[in-house]
Amino acid sequence: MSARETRLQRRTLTYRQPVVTSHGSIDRRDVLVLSVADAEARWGHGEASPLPGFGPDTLDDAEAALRSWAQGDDRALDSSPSAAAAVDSAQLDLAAQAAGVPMHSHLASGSPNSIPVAALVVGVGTGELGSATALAVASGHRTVKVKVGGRPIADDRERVRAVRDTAGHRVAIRLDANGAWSVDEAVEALQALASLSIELVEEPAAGGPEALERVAARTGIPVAADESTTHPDRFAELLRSRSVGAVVVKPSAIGGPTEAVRRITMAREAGLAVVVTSMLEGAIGVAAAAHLASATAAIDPEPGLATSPLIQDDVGPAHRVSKGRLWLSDTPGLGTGPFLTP
Ligand code: OSB
Ligand code: MG
Repeated sequence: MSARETRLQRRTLTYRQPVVTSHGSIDRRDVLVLSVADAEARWGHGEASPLPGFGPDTLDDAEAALRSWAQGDDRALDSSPSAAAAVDSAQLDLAAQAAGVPMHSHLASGSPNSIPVAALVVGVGTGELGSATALAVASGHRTVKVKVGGRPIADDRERVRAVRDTAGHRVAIRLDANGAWSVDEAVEALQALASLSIELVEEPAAGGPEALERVAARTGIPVAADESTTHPDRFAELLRSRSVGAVVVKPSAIGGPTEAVRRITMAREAGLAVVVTSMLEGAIGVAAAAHLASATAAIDPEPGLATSPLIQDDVGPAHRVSKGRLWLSDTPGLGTGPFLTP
């Protein structure tokens, strides 16, 4: 074991508006920024941003794992996918910088420097949700995502109807229940929402791949597995499912872009569509996910990576989201800028 030259900073993200999921409401959150130097004194960056309900580790777990890793203990990353994601991002950042190309080109030469991204629209009331939708569509998004569940089905129907009325018929609407419903509730809710023309629903029911498969078998709306398949064993179980149509891949939750490439390949071989998304992390984590989405051409369904505009105080300048696309800079590596160099 030999020590590595690293820096670790704890940073606080604050969100412009609380983002409500059935796992709780997020308005601020601490994350870790990892910087790693190579032999040529270049710095690579990664972010560890665990979120309860979406992975097994806490911020303290990630910090402990990263400190042990910095001392030369690679095995420490096994217990913290968020820490592993930070290390993977920093190493890919360094490798791409050494090659003199953006990370997406290093992963797949010829991959595009911009990708279409879905906008997450949030609002406490129906009016607010409608305004958020109007804004998203006016700025060029062709897919919007709405959180559902945890309220009466009639209320969800009214909210999603407001989104459809505002968005018009050419915008795709994606739902995410974050496991709020039982199988029967999900089937009933999706029946009530089906006429609003829904692209897909993430994690409609709690109970893992088996529950999702039962929902999928009883609804016409495509089902995407998300947080119940973060663990590699559950992911493998999902690939055997014949009804679930898609899987959400969050590089920050599963160990980073390298593990994401592996899962995307496996999912596609099993005939599943892949939705790459952020975990509402800061600019570094989102950048790593966006490079990965570009490199793997994971753009249909559109990735859920338009989340940086929801953040008030970020770890640094995020890649620009405009005209419904995320624009990756042509700076070698992650391209989130030298502002973080310790
Ligand atoms: O469930 O997809 C989720 C953000 C943080 C944690 C979980 C989720 C999300 C998102 C990201 O919804 C945004 C998106 O997918 O468009
Ligand atoms: Mg989701």
